[in-house]
Amino acid sequence: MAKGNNSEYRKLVDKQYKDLLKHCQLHMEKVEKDLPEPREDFHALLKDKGISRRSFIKWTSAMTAALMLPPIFKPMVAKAAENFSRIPVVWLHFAECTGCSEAFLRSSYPNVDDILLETISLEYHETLMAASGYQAEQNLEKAVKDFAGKFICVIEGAIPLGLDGKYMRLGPKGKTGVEIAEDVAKKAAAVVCIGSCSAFGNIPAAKPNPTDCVSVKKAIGVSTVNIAGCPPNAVNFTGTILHYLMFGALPALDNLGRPIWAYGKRIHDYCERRPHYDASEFVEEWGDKGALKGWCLYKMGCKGPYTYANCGKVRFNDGISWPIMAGHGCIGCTEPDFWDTMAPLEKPLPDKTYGGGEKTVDNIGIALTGITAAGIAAHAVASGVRHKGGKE
Ligand code: FSX
Ligand code: SF4
Ligand code: F3S
Repeated sequence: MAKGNNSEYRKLVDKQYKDLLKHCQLHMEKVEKDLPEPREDFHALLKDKGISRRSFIKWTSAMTAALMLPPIFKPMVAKAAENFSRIPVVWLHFAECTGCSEAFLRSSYPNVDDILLETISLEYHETLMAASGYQAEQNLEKAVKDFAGKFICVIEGAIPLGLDGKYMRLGPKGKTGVEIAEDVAKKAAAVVCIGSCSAFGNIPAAKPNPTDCVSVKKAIGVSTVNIAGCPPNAVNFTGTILHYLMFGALPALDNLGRPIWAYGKRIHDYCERRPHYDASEFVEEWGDKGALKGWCLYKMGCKGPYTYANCGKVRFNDGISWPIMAGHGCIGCTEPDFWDTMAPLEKPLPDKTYGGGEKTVDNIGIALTGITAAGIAAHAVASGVRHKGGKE
């Protein structure tokens, strides 16, 4: 590109980001006026947990970059973190292992994301709340009524449709999972699916799927934000909620409902073993010379070339490690039906599955999704959340 054109383009992008910042500032003012007071003093909590101001600022920079925003947004990310506990959340569980909640809650060394999750204003969460039976059901009804159109409905687990949904009955009135999802999710401002079970059906829907489990979207016909993974990374959830708080809209999604900022690239693109893949240095057997040297796990069944997620970038457990760093290939847990389509998990996929093989592996991921947007396009700010793709 000619130099002149380049600077024109830079100016245009800067202007777009400045407009976006203005939108964000105005929206944050509205949030502070309209939503309930913060439930927690976030900075006091950080201090209490031994997280220094410096660590918080470092986290703010990392989160801003992860959300594909330029540094001018750092103060807004910090403000959104302070306001995190203003958003009412109703958290439902259907057919799943609760691994997603567990993954979010079990942290020996809490970081800022863990503390954000601790402050979240949970009006209802079956695993965590003390109430049970009628009292629990009343809590749910009250939260849905008090915060109608304002709360975020987070859903863990697939929904069984077999026998008219009767494979899953919950609560004192024995409502089916699909009835509860209908009642609650349709009154929410947005529906966020945590984990691949609610997002895509996943393990409960694996063949032969005797209970006819399906994703939330398929069960009740609402659009969902899919924080895919089995379990997903807490950062991808907190980042999505922070985006919602900052812009009043959900981030741009790919064709599978996953936020592009978190699921826009393949595991293969972020992988530290990639130079070994490019040099054709593969682990051939567990414990061989290549395994000791950290070579590529493709021949041991790594599905990183077919899988979209940022695991290698944000890692797990306060950034300590992630599956490939720990020595096992990616099993493709952020992709629909991975349990069926990515199996066997420790063998490369037969060529016929994706028409590929090693030589064409770089083209496979591109063929699997319809990702087109990046940068400023990752921030959907024009429309209200409930109307954005959601069925009214
Ligand atoms: Fe599924 Fe989550 Fe895997 Fe488990 O709730 S995504 S089986 S980690 O628990 O739903
Ligand atoms: Fe990394 Fe797997 Fe790709 Fe090898 S195939 S570079 S281990 S993602
Ligand atoms: Fe899942 Fe692969 Fe990440 S298995 S956790 S998407 S490395």
